[in-house]
Amino acid sequence: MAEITFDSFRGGDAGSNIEHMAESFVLSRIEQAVGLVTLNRPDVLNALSLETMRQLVDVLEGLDADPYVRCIVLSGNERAFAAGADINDMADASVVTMYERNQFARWERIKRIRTPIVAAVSGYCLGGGCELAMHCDMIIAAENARFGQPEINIGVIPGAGGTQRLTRAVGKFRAMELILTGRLMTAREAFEMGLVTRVVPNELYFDEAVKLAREIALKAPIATRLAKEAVLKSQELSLSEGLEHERKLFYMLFATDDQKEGMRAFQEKRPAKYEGK
Ligand code: CO8
Repeated sequence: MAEITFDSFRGGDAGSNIEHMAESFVLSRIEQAVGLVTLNRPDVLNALSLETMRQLVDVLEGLDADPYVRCIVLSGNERAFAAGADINDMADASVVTMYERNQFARWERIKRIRTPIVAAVSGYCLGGGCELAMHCDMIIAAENARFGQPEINIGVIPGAGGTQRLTRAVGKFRAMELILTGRLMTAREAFEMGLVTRVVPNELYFDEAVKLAREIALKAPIATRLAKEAVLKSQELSLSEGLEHERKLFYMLFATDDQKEGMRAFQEKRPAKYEGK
């Protein structure tokens, strides 16, 4: 079978790396239909300041709006994916400041990103960092990754969805222990609990995440986005509502050229070439 390449996606320039944006706290570029987004505050273990989150959400929305981008990889560095919200932003805040800041509106926007996102996690993935990883759709973790919701140790609780998403990922009794003690778990433990997609050797975490993203980028892009939507709905709807929603999305795909191409390619025993139409 002939190999499918990314060249067909955008007039032949697919091999070139496009520098998208180089603002200081979040870096991004596009390589072969995958948006590569890197948190870039290494001195503070990628603590998620308000400005970092502003930049991150803008970058993610930009990539989501680019029809050439079919999957996104979000990473930090070897030492930390992110060690949480920036405690310095909050230490002296009043309830009114926190309320008026309305920072979680930004997190809600991450929830609305339709392009699948793979988190590539090495080192600390704590508090808001763990919550950010849980906003992603798959998590590839290095052996050295450490996950946790340690907010209880600084007198608060998770605020960006940790009590809800961790509980859905690992179950009530394990989430309760993790959130009430703030203890960290290893990548292996997180995998066994169902929080992590795959654990890989330290030196491979980024490459493996990109490999997964490229595999997804080769599929029909409307189908991958709708598949993401359907899986996420399963976290919020009853089974019968979820099934009904899935069925509508399934029917909807029969309006796409990619469905015709995918099934025809199967019948003709050749690789499908998806246009995202
Ligand atoms: N905020 C601000 N600075 C941080 C953070 C953070 N979350 N984490 C680490 N840093 C800074 C340290 O202050 C230190 O800076 P400096 O060199 O200037 O002293 C630098 O990063 C390196 O950290 P350490 O020296 O502490 O490194 P260690 O290897 O000794 O320890 C730890 C690493 C264990 C990760 C430790 O840094 C730590 O415990 N960090 C805090 C973890 C934490 O409590 N996270 C939860 C924060 S609260 C939260 O996330 C709420 C989320 C809900 C809202 C989301 C909105 C964005």
